[in-house]
Amino acid sequence: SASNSVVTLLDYGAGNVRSVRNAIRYLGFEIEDVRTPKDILNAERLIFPGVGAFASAMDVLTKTGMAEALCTYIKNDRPFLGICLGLQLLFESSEENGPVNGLGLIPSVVGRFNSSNGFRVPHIGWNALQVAKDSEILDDIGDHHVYFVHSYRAMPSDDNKEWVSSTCNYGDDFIASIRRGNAHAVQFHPEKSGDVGLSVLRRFLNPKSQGTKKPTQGKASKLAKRVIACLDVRTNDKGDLVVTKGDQYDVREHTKENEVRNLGKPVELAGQYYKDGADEVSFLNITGFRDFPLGDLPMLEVLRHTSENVFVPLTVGGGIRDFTDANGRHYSSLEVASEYFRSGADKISIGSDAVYAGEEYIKTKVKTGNSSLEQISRVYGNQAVVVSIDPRRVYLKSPNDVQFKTISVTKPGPSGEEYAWYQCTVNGGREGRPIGAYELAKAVEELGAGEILLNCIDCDGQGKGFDIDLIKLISDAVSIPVIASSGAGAVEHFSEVFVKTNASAALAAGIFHRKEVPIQSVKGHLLEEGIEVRI
Ligand code: 1PR
Repeated sequence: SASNSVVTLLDYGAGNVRSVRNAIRYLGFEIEDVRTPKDILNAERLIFPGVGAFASAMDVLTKTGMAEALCTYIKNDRPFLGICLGLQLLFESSEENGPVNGLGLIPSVVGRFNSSNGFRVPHIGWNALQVAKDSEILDDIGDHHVYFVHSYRAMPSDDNKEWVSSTCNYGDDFIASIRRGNAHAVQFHPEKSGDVGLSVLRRFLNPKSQGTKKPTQGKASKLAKRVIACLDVRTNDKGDLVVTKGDQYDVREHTKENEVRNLGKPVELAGQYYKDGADEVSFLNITGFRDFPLGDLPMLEVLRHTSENVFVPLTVGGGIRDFTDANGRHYSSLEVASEYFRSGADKISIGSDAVYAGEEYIKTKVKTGNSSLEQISRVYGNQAVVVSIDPRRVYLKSPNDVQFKTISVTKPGPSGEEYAWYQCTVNGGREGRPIGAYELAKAVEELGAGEILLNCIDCDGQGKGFDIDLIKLISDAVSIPVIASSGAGAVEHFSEVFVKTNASAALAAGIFHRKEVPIQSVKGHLLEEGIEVRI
């Protein structure tokens, strides 16, 4: 019957649930949105992808009467699947800007991860699970990794053990999923966990047709190192949006025509990298600094189409800043970011505008709350905001030649210089600024960045390996995850960066676009070297 293919979705409008919608549709189900508490009580099956902050979510649920309806629905043992905050809200309370009371169905308090013991917060990335009891929806998971992104977690205890169906370890053992009767909830994101994540949703949506397996016990898991495929996107001279790739940020062919290098179509390539096992896909709109991205509708289309078929996290960057168009209409950076999120991005990445914000913050020591970085992370959470740093290496004779953090370099410079600093740039590397990568990284961490994408202009497109000195400097300086970028040319470069630095992820572009090294080979090599990755 028709109702067999309908899912009721509780989206209280706090953020982007497009990925969940896309995954449900991909699995052949139709979505009905909850408008009133009655819609919850009448649902055949209900999915609740919690987004945003705990307190504001509870506020909306309570005011609209949905909190009560949810409790009744779950107590009546109706099919329910909570995701991420949709798991946390079932607990008694949360420490997130609180204590704040939750729905109170499960004993225990949701608390923040402790970053002091060397675990970076937010917890972003892929982990395997310890399955505690038969959960049905996790039957296909086994040793596979699933994708988490959160700073708060609930812990297993004697009081809640009837609920806990799996745990995960990230410094602490925390609750990865709960199950009681027909009520399920997962802390990870099945809609962003590739095929294995889709199988979790499929088992929830279609329990009878899936058959049961004996749950397999996952292996002990550390946070897997991520391998990210990056697509630099821009419009070429003919007006087509293409994936391009530069050498040290120069994307034009050195021919008479001087055309923009064209390495393929963004949606196709992203789909290919997803199939090949990329843990994440990033799009950088590299001319965003001069072309306003909301005028650049093709980029939004690229995101919409990609997110329909790619079920790992998508990041988009380029042009996130305040803007006034030719008609005098003002757009805030938050509006630009919101449009990216609505079109299917899970994270946005800020380049130039974060440099200005960092400079200002260091000068005034005041957090105004007005920078794009602060505004977007306040509304969408730190985990949704990446800062992309584009530094250039500047060699020095003496470490005291500049007021910025210097390092002694592994390989001396062209005139035998033994020191260097890393100067930040804006506008696609075109303009150097009076701030170092080290100073910027620390400043943006304080301003609310959830992750740093660390490029290096000198290494970009050279295929000679990552800038280990730089990546070590920055990944030791901050406690948010750092993505190493620029220079990958062989599988050994990936193991080198993970062995020698504290990078959480490594990103590459050229070697994947030119099909020199497939993503699977990178992962196979990392596994051989004893580095945990998602397979
Ligand atoms: O300043 O907020 O509009 O953001 C602009 C964004 O576009 C920034 O993230 C900036 O890094 C990026 N960008 C601007 N110009 C270029 C360019 O190449 N001309 N691309 C550019 C940056 C660097 C990496 C690249 C890695 C790996 N590309 O993303 O993919 O270096 O490459 P490789 O593996 O081939 O070495 P804003």
